[in-house]
Amino acid sequence: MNENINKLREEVWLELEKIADLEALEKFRVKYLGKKGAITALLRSMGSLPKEERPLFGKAVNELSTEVEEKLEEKEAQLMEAKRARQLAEEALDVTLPGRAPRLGHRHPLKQVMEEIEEIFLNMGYTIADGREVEDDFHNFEALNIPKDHPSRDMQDTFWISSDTLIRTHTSSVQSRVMEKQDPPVRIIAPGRVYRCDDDVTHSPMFHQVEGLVVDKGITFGDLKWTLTVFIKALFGQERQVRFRPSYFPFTEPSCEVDVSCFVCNGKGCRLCKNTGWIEILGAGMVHPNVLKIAGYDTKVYTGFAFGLGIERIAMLRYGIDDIRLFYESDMRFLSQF
Ligand code: FA5
Repeated sequence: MNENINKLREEVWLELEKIADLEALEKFRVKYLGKKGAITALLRSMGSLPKEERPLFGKAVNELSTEVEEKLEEKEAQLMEAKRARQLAEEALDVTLPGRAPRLGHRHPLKQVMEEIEEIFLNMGYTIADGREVEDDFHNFEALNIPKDHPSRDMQDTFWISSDTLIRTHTSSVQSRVMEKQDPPVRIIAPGRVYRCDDDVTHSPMFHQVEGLVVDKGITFGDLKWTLTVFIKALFGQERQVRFRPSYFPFTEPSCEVDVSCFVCNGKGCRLCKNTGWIEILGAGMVHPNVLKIAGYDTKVYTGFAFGLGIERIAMLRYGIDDIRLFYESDMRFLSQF
């Protein structure tokens, strides 16, 4: 019997020597020490021995079992260490290499300009109003003193959805929605998307405007001039000059267009300002009494001013962009410059 034990011992050591990975080691453990393993089988066979031989035999098998367990642990530690060393070598990291900067996203240039404009008016105590992009004839036109068949409807080429529904041609439609819901005083700006059947390098079928509306007791053209001068200087620089020219909008009377002195040539005349020294920035005027009346405001008590500007136009001037379509093409080479 001892011969069997010694044979097994030799076999075990030879096999253990050859083991090169943890998986093989586990198989080895099962093969010798598992429930059906060779060493366990030896212990089980003890019953068939004469009684007097059993204690010695049992002791010898137990010794072998303990030896194997110890060697197994040793081998396991060696293999784990080798595995860790291999992993460290494979995943070697040169901590002296410069890091790769993550690509940070940023806001679209139109959004940046829009937020800058919002910030200026929020600081002046305005709130932001929201309207609808799908609008009805009444709020886009009639409530703004543009009755059906009025020639001024031709000023804006409209995308009609049905005979009464359209996608708004200007953010002025928010004026009618706000005045319908709210009694004066009103002091809002309304940024948003608008649509016109228009398409060339400076005009897009979808573009962005910001509307402004103030209605209160005693609002004068002087308030309009002061507000828009403060706004334009905050946006384009304190050194800029501002000019008001008479104009026409059906919903304001008197109406004006507002120019800023050219920020490229400083008023001397260049390509950007078409040698005039001035760049047109926005349309504005005193809210037409008819508009106030339609909203149910008492025109003997309340007056107001309104203005509207195109965001793309401001962004194109500011960044020297000569094709409006660049804003909508999602070309990272263009967008990452801002
Ligand atoms: C209006 O839309 C008036 N609602 C503005 C207004 C509001 C006047 C309140 C008075 C009181 P206008 O049609 O001029 O006005 O458009 C305003 C600006 O929108 C223009 O100066 C221009 O910068 C921009 N714009 C007009 N059409 C386009 C277009 N197709 N693509 C890009 N920008 C445009």
